[in-house]
Amino acid sequence: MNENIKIDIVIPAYNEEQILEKNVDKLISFLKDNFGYKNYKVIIVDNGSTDNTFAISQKLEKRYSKVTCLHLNQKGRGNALKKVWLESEADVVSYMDADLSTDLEAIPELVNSIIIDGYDIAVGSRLLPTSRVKRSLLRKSLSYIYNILIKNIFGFKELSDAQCGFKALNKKVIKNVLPEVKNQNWFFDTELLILAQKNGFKIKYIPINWKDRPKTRVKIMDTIFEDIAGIWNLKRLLNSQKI
Ligand SMILES: Nc1nc2c(ncn2[C@@H]2O[C@H](COP(=O)(O)OP(=O)(O)O)[C@@H](O)[C@H]2O)c(=O)[nH]1
Ligand SMILES: [Mg+2]
Repeated sequence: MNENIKIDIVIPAYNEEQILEKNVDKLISFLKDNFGYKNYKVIIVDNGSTDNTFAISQKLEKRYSKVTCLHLNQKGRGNALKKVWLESEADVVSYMDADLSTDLEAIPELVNSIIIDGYDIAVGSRLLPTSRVKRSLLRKSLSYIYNILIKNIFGFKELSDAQCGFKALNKKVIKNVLPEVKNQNWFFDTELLILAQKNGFKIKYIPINWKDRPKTRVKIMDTIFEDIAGIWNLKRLLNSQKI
């Protein structure tokens, strides 16, 4: 049965020449030994890198039959995910950050949440009681405050860790929610979850083990402003539609 289920695992990559090869080797070896689904593809999406990320991606594509790669000129994680997911023919699409901050052990549960448990979206969470997280105090605090804000502003009881770079979704969400998501960068994930939840899709949050990469490349102040603008725009849109 598992042979018929197609799964796409997308790795958005922006200037990741330092870690990409090592991490894709590690991911492929993990999947070979620990993943019950054999019809999967790992898709590296280089978005706007100015280093050797794409050349390394091509090398990995040659090395592994399960790996394909693609170059986009535009930056932005949301942009990369939306493009690849909309074109995907898989039953389940997912993504994980190139730094493999999320422990790979969680991949089977992420995918099974959709295929076996029947959820529409599965989300890795660093904020559940059994999550194990190594993060700077600043990032931990910002993430905690951000998720409380989102819950209160949009009236959700259950939202947990909207921004985690580890998610999977089914075809229904791709067809019905993804085209409506406007943000192309970091607010993309939050927007996807809010629109999905407002439209009655079932979301499961699973605890993960997370280790921050030593030096984030996220520009924290820029991201905060982007999130505030994203929240404002989405709230206005939802109010005008009275969803
Ligand atoms: N900084 C940055 N990362 C991007 C972009 N597009 C895709 N990414 C990827 O997004 C993922 C998360 O980035 P990362 O720096 O690990 O974020 P952090 O874990 O929140 O500190 C990585 O796989 C990046 O390669 C982009 O435009 N800027
Ligand atoms: Mg990271």
